[in-house]
Formats: sequence, C-alpha cells, structure tokens
Amino acid sequence: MIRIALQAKGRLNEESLALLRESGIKIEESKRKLLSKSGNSPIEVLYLRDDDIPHAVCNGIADIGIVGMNEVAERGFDVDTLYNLGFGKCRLSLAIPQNEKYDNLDYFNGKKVATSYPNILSEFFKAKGIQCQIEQIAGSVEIAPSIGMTDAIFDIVSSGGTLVSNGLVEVEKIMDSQAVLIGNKSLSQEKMAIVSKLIFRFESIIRSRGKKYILVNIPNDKIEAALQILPCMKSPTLLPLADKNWSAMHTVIDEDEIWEKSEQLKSIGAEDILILSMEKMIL
Ligand code: PRT
Ligand code: ZN
Repeated sequence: MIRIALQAKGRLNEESLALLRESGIKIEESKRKLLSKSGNSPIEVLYLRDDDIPHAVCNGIADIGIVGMNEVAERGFDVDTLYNLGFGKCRLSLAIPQNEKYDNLDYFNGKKVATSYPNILSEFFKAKGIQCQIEQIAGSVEIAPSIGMTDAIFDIVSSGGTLVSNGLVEVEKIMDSQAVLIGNKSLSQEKMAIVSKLIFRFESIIRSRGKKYILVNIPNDKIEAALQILPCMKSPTLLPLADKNWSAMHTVIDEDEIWEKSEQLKSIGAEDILILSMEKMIL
C-alpha cells in the first residue's frame, strides 16, 4: 500500500485526481475526507494544503505526492522529484511598477520585494550579490507596490493578466514550475514497485496529451513522400486496401499539426483522412 498526498483543493486538485482516475485508480472523491482508500488499487490518497505536501513526503506521512515545483523548491525538504507531470505550468518572476525604468538586477539593490516565496528569492539574490529586503506575505502579493508596502514583487505568473491589472511588469523570470510527482527518499522495494507502475501509467497518459491518431489512404507510389510528412513511432502501420494500388497508413501526430499535415498529404494525392482522438500511448 502506498499513500499519495494531493492538494485538497486548489489549482492542482482536479488534474491530480484526473491523472489517478485515467491511470485506472478508483478513488472515492469526498471533499470532506482527509484520507481516501482506492477501491481497486493498493493506494490511498491524503488530501493536504499544497504547502504541507513536501514536508509530509519528506517525513514519510505520505510516500509520494503531487505538488508544484515551486513549493518543493521553497520548502527545501529533501525529497526525490520522480516525474514532471506537465500541468500547473507557471513561472516565478520579479515584477515592478510599469512606470519604473529597469535596466538590470541592480535595480533591486536597496529595494523591498513582497513574496510568498522568500527562500527561493533570497537564495537567488544571494547568488547574484543583490542586497534587498524581502517582505514575506501570504497572499495578494500583487497589490503590495500599489499600497506602498514594497517596491516590487516576486510571485507566480501564468498568463501575466494579474500583473497587468495591477500595473506591474515582469522583469526577471527566476524559475519555471509545473506539477511534479515527489517521493520519500527511503521507500521500501515493495512501495517502489507500486510507484514505478504508477509512473509508467502517468507517462502513457501524459505522452498521449495533445496527440491525435491519423488514418490516411495513400497511393502506394506516394508512401515514401507521405513518410516525409508524417512522423512515425517506429515504422508506420500500412494496411493494403481492396484497390491494390492503395494503402492505409496509421500513425500519431501532434494536434496542432493536423491541418498543415493534412494539406501536405492532400497535395501528394492522399485521400480520406480520418483524425481520431487518442486515449493512451503505451510504448
Ligand atoms: O490551499 P492551498 O495552500 O493548497 O493552495 P494555494 O492557494 O497555495 O495554491 P493554488 O491552488 O493557487 O496553486 C497551486 C499551485 O498551482 C501553485 O503552487 C503553482 O505550482 C501552480 N500554479 C499554476 C499557480 C498558477 N499557475 C497561478 N497562476 N498558482 C498560482 N497562480 C496565481 C498566482 O499566484 C497569481 O496570483 O495566479 C495569479 C497569476 O496568474 P496569471 O494567469 O494572471 O498570470
Ligand atoms: Zn498553498
């Protein structure tokens, strides 16, 4: 049995649960429960605030956990980062009022910066030799400059909309972040075996995101040309059609390439292009 810590509510909760669900792990989803056992797998879920997940995994209250890289870096607990999960993507950046002139990091010498991530920031400034006063605040960091509390902020940025609506501009990105699977450093072999299976399933799910399955009929003498257009996982699946001058080619492509590739295929004489959704890619 392994215990996985997930964010109880917030930005990472839904996608973390969806990942378990898509991995075939049934979890009773009761918002009020702190601990839920899976009905069909040797896994139980511990719901925590994201701030507490690195500590819980480090001290073994949970064996593994899903949390933002930013929390792992800030808390500084000694855990293994096992897998980048590709959701919850954001960056941690320094931002200053829009009307300020900014040349380089020296701007921050002697200034005050508000943040919920004082450890990441002080390490960064130390490494760069900048003397700056860090004001730790728990939330609504972005309003600190407008109320005269600080000169700048260091916070999570995703679309950048929050900065713009608070009259701020991003001047330095300090780290990229996304949700990661973290693990306790001394998991038993038995637990590691369960974790490895879980990572294998996560990989298959994540790999298939943004991918589509494409089926296309191609005149046999155009197969080589089609192979230049469509990438293949190993070698393409080619099936003969009733008309023996034609074959059907099956492969996987990136969703954002569908139109461009389809047009290229049509231009070499391909016909009947079918695009299907992909569920999992198990390699
Ligand atoms: O209650 P609990 O403590 O568990 O949750 P929380 O409120 O501390 O965290 P939550 O749920 O807001 O975020 C969880 C994790 O999601 C973070 O630790 C990040 O790893 C990740 N993440 C991804 C984000 C964002 N994107 C994000 N945009 N976390 C916060 N934001 C906030 C940011 O703080 C800022 O206020 O969104 C605003 C900026 O967004 P844009 O799009 O306007 O730039
Ligand atoms: Zn939090």
